Amino acid sequence: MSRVIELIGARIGLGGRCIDTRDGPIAMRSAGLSARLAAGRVDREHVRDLVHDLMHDLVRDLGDIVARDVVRVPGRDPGVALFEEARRYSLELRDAVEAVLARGALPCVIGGDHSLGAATQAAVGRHARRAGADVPGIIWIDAHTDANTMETTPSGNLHGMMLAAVHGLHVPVFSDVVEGGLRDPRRTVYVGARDIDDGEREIVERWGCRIFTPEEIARIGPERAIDEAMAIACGTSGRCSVSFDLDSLDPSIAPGVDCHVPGGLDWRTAEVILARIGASNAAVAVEVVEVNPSADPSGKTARLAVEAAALLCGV
Ligand SMILES: [Mn+2]
Repeated sequence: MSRVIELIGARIGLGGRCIDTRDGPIAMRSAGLSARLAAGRVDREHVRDLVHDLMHDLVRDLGDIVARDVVRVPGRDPGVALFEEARRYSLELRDAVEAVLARGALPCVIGGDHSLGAATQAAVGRHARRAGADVPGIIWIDAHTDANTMETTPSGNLHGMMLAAVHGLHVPVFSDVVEGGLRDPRRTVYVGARDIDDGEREIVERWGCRIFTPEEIARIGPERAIDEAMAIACGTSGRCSVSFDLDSLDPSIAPGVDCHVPGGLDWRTAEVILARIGASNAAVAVEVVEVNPSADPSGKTARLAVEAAALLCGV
């Protein structure tokens, strides 16, 4: 791992069901994220004195980008105020991630509800195009496919729509955000998906996305699953971006999320997947999202999120 990791806390909960997801970055930092990224696999007890110095070389914490509080109208249309703030926020985050990429560093965005993915993923697309490079594929590790539009969404929650926008479908709130940053759905691979709405299933099938359900991963093994997923996402350039939603894990081990879906990945499986991605050095950007501390007083979800971020960053 030679690249500098640049951390961005995306303190937004507007796109989900529970606003408390905006505190995910606080929980991850409290659980030792910076030290874990800096110290790698070395026992922190033995390097405590070195961590401070190392952090300046390996990890830069850019701090938080905080969404404003706005009123969400209940139902399938969250209302103008929320739309305006989500749009404004996404543009600010996108530009911040793009600046990290321009510095040649690895953006690690911690959230925060998954609507932040529009910004991260669009930034990757925009940066690659600007550089005249291959636009990387996406590894999407999530219980959901996040492919709804305003027409198909049962909930109106933006965290379930951002990938539709990133793949070029019309989702007005994200139109400006994804401009110049669209990604090719044929190189998007879902890992751990098991809760797909009828409308989005149609969309995802039309796109031709490969989906590795938890059942298939258990059957073929996580090593083979992630190798096949990366072959699709990375294409010939060997580059992908990775989004890790904590709800991909089983709620019994990661209760601190916004949407609990039974039948998720166990930690050993997730660890193999995340470590293999990290070891490949293929990720150009990573995000770890949907940590909802209010749903997990024990803090174990935030600790797993920290470990996931570190593994994805290859440390
Ligand atoms: Mn999800």
